[in-house]
Amino acid sequence: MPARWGRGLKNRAFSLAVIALALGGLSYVLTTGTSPPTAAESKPSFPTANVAVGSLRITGAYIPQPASASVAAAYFTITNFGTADALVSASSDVTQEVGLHQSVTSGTVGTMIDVSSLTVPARGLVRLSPGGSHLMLMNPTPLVSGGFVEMRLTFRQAGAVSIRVPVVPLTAVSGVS
Ligand SMILES: [Cu+2]
Repeated sequence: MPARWGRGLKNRAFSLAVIALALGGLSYVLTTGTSPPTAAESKPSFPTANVAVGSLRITGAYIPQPASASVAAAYFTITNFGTADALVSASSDVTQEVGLHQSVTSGTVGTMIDVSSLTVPARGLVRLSPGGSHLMLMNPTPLVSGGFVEMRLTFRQAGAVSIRVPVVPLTAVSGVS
């Protein structure tokens, strides 16, 4: 029946897109998890924020689909082509509260602390990544891979900028968390 056949094709195309996104996210993390910045980082396989504000450029943003409904973490890289700056706050429509967090390890116990700002050195870069600095979205509305979260970042010098952050499958980052 033509109608059913058409629907089947559409579902199959959707499934392939999801698989492609998962594979793209995985290769992105594997290539950039612990290595220094490379050309590959500026061309991730999944759609991502790439915005500029003042002397800053924000790239490679992603949010792993949360395993728990109560928190989600956002990661990205800030490259600074000018003088020193700092990320001082962040917000999003999907949550009432976005924290600036730093993961720390004391002995064998990992925990997170709130920080008032994240310094972006002059002509340097800061990479928010699993196990390091991140933005923590507290009690967000449900986040599903394939979707996007609009976030607003405020820098001390450069001012505010909005970024569109893709939610990626949790499996894409499990190897480095
Ligand atoms: Cu945190």
